[in-house]
Amino acid sequence: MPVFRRAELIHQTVRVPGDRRQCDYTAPGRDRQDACPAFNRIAPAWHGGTGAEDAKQIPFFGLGVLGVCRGELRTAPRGLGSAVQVPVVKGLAGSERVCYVLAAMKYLTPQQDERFQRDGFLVVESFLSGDEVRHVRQAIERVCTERVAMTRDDAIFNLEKVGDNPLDTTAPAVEAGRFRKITGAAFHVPAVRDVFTSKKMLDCMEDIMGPDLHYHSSKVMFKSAGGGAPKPWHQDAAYWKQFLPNQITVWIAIDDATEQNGCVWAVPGSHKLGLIPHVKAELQVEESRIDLKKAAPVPVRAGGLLIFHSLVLHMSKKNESNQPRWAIICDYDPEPNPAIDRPKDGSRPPGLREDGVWPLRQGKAAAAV
Ligand SMILES: O=C(O)CCC(=O)C(=O)O
Repeated sequence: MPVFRRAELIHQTVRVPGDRRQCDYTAPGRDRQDACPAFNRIAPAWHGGTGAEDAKQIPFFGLGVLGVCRGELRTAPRGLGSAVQVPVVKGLAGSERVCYVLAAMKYLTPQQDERFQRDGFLVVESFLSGDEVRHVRQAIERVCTERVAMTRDDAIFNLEKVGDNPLDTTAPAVEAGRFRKITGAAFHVPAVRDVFTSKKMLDCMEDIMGPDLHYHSSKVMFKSAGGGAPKPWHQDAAYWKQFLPNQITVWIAIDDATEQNGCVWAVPGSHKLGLIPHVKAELQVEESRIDLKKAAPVPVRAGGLLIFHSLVLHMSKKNESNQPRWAIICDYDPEPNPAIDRPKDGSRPPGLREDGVWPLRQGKAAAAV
């Protein structure tokens, strides 16, 4: 039996021919398909609520269920196991119904989803195999080797600077070709793009964000051995032009990230604090505003993911070890939002639209057709 995450509302109302008041958990009939065209694609079961009850247990068949109840959505329903509680809300006339679609968890477990909702971040170990990590590392090495003589930043490649202030464009580079960041990595390193647009990755993100996924930005972050500028406390949302409630970042360790080599630190639950004022050019939150007692290092082994909400307070320290710490990062949007780091030369990977929006998965839109 598949495990389902919370229900997605896909149609506010649907007109049902006739007044079906009986629950019918059998295969779809002709009139149900007419009532909701999405039904055929996703929903192997149908529920016609009577409106007299507060909530309905809807059993599942196959990969999903289309629940139809009266009224408006009162709470976000969650469904685990073989049935889901869908709120029945009142106030709709006659034949109007509300539709839900429930998708099976595709990569994460419900426990992982719960942890993410509670803490605002989640580590998923062994997401990439050793071979996959090697492939990505070699691809990054190739683009860096082509620029090994670089001593000044350009729009894409940002060097490690003397003085640890990566934004100080007047500071000399620590060393030619010793990079701190590749902006828009998905556009410049195809192997990075492949990881972040892979089915496995999108399945994982769908479990957290729902079925509509769009690219927002990506990068490679390097912390060289015995170097690597610290990144002060911040929330990613403070950096973005358009703040959406459910923007999520995936951070993938290319090297084992440890406390010694500058793993990310995070404050559990801080995604519930809203957007905190950020100061200075390298946007950061003053430590006096942070409950530092709660802050914890988040080590991740190579190939593992750290998934975090765009409001989670996080930072990383300098690399005090003799081991490099590389990570690749991608931010996803739940709705269309132009990618913020697309190439200035107008080049576009397949799927990136002219308006800058890069839809990666459009489950809800497809379901609602
Ligand atoms: O990789 C790091 O050290 C920190 C990255 C980070 O904080 C970010 O990308 O928002």
